[in-house]
Formats: sequence, structure tokens, C-alpha cells
Amino acid sequence: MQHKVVVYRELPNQVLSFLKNRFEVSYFPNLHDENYNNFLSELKTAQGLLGAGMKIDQELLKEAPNLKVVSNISVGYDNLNIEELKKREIIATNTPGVLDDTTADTVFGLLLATARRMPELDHYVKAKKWEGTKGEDLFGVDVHHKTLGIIGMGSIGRAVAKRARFGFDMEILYHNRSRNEEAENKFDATYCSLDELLMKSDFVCLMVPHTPQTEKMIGEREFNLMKKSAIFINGSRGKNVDEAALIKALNEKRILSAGLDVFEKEPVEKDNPLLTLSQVVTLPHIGSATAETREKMAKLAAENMAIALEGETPPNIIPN
Ligand code: 8YV
Repeated sequence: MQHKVVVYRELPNQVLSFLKNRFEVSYFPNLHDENYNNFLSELKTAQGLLGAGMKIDQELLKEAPNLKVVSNISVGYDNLNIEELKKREIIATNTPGVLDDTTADTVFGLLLATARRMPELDHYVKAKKWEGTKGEDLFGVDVHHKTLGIIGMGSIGRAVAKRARFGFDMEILYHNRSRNEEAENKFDATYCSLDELLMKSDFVCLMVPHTPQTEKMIGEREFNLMKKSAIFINGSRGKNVDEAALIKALNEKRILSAGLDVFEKEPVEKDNPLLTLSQVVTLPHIGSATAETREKMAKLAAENMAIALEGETPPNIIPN
């Protein structure tokens, strides 16, 4: 019997062909209200589900009685209910590794853009406000030779540390569930408690996955521990931060500024106060979003799916 795979994300042509050569494919490059019922009816007879970001919980899984494999086109898998997948003996996979450098580029770009106020000053120039010699009102703060605190020293955290250490002569502090020898040996990173990191860092960069343990791990207490001159960067998940506390800290000038690729609710709500703050640089969750990397992620996700449906153990299986 030929397996059926439902795809709910747009895929590069060659990745789609790879799947079509092996499986029956129901393709929903753009899932919306009008085609959602059709998607659900295709899911009923599918063995594979491939895409990114969809909440795969008990409610959805009830609609997918034949499902054997869920392949995420992302490294994060906070959209999956792992317990529920385990109960149903469904294999889940993700795409680690291929996005590390691209995501680290985004995070470091965000850090630079926030410190040097680049988006704000871009608007300033384009608004034709640049006249005469400019003074202090346009100053930013230095990045080089400062202290960067990385919370979450996984492979993306290490790619950020590498850029900071070798490109910008930064001191690296880090906090992680466990010590990371590679970070300590290669980037001179110093392990410390979360509180010590928050108190000593000029830049606090959050890079942890979203789990029940990391939910809102940065809140009022943590912002209060940071320097008044601290710049907070979130390249992880919005739900790891108490957004109301972040807004309060920024409004009360308890930290200097923030660079955010992620938000508590995505797409960000139109009336989110963060969108009105000039000291906040915002991005629409584009950490891994380059043509090259998204293609690699899609290819890896399709390979994971093929290997798993063919009865072998895929390389990027999510432990349950
Ligand atoms: C996107 C990410 O969430 O891989 C992750 O965990 O955060 C991003 O790459 C993903 O590709 C869905 O658009």
C-alpha cells in the first residue's frame, strides 16, 4: 500500500517531487478557513503529516487515526503534544543543525540593530530628517568588547557565541541546564547562574526551547536584575518571556531596549504596545528564514518523513 502524506506548508519543487515519488501527497501550501475541512478529511486517511507550526494536539490527532509520522520543518517542537503522540505511537521528527548559522546571523543582526538603533535611524533618514551634523540623540551603544549573556547554550546559542567572541571580542557568560564544554573551550564562555548572568550582562540573549519549565522564565524579577543599560534579545519563543513585564521594564526604563524575533502571540497582535516603542526592534519570527536554509529544512523534514514511513529510524527523531 502506498502511504499518504499531508503537507500543510509550501515546499520547494524538488522537495515536493521527492515526496511525490514515494507517497501519495495531499498538498496544502496555504492552509486557511476555506480549505481546512478538506485538510481534515485528507488527514483521516494519512500516515504522514509534514509542515511547521501547527498545534498537533489531542483534538487534531483524533482526526488522524492512521497517522504514523509527524515531521516538523523546524527545530522547535513546542507545537507538538509529545505525550499524546507517544500514546498513539506516532513518530515525531524535527530539523536541527541546518538552521544554526542562519538563526545565529538573525540573532546577532538583531543585537547589532538594537544597540545601534538601525531601524529607527533608517526611518529617520528616509523621513528626510537628516540635516547638519548629528549629535547625541542619534547615538547607540557599543557591542564590541561588551559582555553577552546567553541563556540556552544549544547549537544555536553556540553559533551566537562564536560570532560574539571572534567577531566582536565579547565576553561570554552562559546559563544552561548543563555545562557545555565546547562553549567553554572554544569561546571562553563562563558558566553562571541565571541571576548572575542577568546582573552582569550588557546583552541578555534568550535561546532556550519553549517547554513548561521555560514558560515565562524571564519576567519582572529577571528584568529587575538586569542592568539599566541592558539590551534584551529574544531569538527563542515569545512564550518564554512575560511580555507584560517586558513592556513594563521598557516603559519604566529598567532596561535600555529589546530586539525581538518572537512574540507571545504570533502573528503579533496589532495593538501590542511593543509595536509603539522606538527602543524595540521587531522581526516577524524570521530566525531561519533564508531561501537556502528553508530549503535545507524542508529537504531534511521530507527525508525524515520518508525514512520513518519506510520503517527505519529517522536521524532526527524527537525523544518522547
Ligand atoms: C520556524 C523556528 O518556527 O525552527 C524553528 O524552531 O523557530 C523557525 O524555523 C519554523 O520554520 C516555522 O516557520
